[in-house]
Amino acid sequence: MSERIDQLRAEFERDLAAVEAEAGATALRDRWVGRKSGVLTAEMKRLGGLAPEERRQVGQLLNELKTGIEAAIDRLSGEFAVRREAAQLAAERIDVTLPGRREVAGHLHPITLLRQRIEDIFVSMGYQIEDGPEIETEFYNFDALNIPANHPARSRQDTFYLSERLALRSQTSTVQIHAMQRREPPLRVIAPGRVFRRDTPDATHNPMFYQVEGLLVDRGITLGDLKGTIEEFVRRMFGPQTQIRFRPSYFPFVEPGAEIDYSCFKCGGSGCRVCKGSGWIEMGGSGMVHPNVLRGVGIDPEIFSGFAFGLGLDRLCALMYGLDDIRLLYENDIRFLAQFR
Ligand code: FA5
Repeated sequence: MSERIDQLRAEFERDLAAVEAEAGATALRDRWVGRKSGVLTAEMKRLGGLAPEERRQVGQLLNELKTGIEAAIDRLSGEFAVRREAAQLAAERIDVTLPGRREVAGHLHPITLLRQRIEDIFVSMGYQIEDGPEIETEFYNFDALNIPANHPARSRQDTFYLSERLALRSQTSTVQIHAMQRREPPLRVIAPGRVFRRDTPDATHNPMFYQVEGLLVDRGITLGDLKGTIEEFVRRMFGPQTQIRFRPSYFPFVEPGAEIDYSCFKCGGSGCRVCKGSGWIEMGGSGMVHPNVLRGVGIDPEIFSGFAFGLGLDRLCALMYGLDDIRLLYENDIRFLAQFR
């Protein structure tokens, strides 16, 4: 019987030596010690037919062989597992010393950067940011702003009408009305936003451009408050030496009205290419809120007064970044835009 055991051992050794992959080790285990059809399992079953003494001896030998086989298969499986892990580690190897891949992040449009700078200055002066619709009724576009029925701004040549009554707003001054309807005085708001005019595009005109409106209403507000506020703004924006000047002008929703100029941030007022030699740059319109406008929104002009101003962002942006044509801002040329990180 021990010959049979030796023969089985030799057969197993041959099988063992032939295993080349991890799956082969599993198959080897099934073939030799598998519960259902393992070679040794079958041998064990045959023990029942032997005489008791022989059964004991053969049983012992078979058990020893089985233990040896199981240990050999365990060892082999262990070696395969180590090799598999090593191969996986090699495949997933990361060189932590390699430089990282730079993420391509988006960046803000130059108009947005400028708008945020202006917002920061006014917010730090106690102003709240107000928003209003880009499509307005004639009431908000014109009537509430004291713009008379025959005013040229109301014409279809100047304003984009969407219907008989609706038009794209042509100035952020419309938000003054919304702000005064929404809030009680005292109020300080700025309203940045897009406006639309039927202007022929050229280096300083676009049919769509950005404005920032400012409005302050309280008791006892005077032109001196407007001047002080604008002075503070331009000094924080362009430097402490910046000067301003008012030129009388007409806007139906203010009285008196004025255009504001500030001394050129490039040359300081001596005259250069940016200010076209004049030493001054136009900033926008301003004035004291017209009593009719206050009355229209239910604010008593005998008790309250206020000032308003409106700046164009596109021309300012062009001057600050040295662009000679504001149309560049809306061409969406990524090579141009990528410069303003
Ligand atoms: C106004 O729009 C008034 N709402 C300003 C105002 C507000 C006055 C509050 C009084 C009280 P004006 O039409 O001048 O004003 O335009 C203001 C600024 O918008 C101009 O200084 C200019 O910078 C800019 N602007 C006007 N038209 C264009 C255009 N087609 N393209 C680019 N910028 C423009």
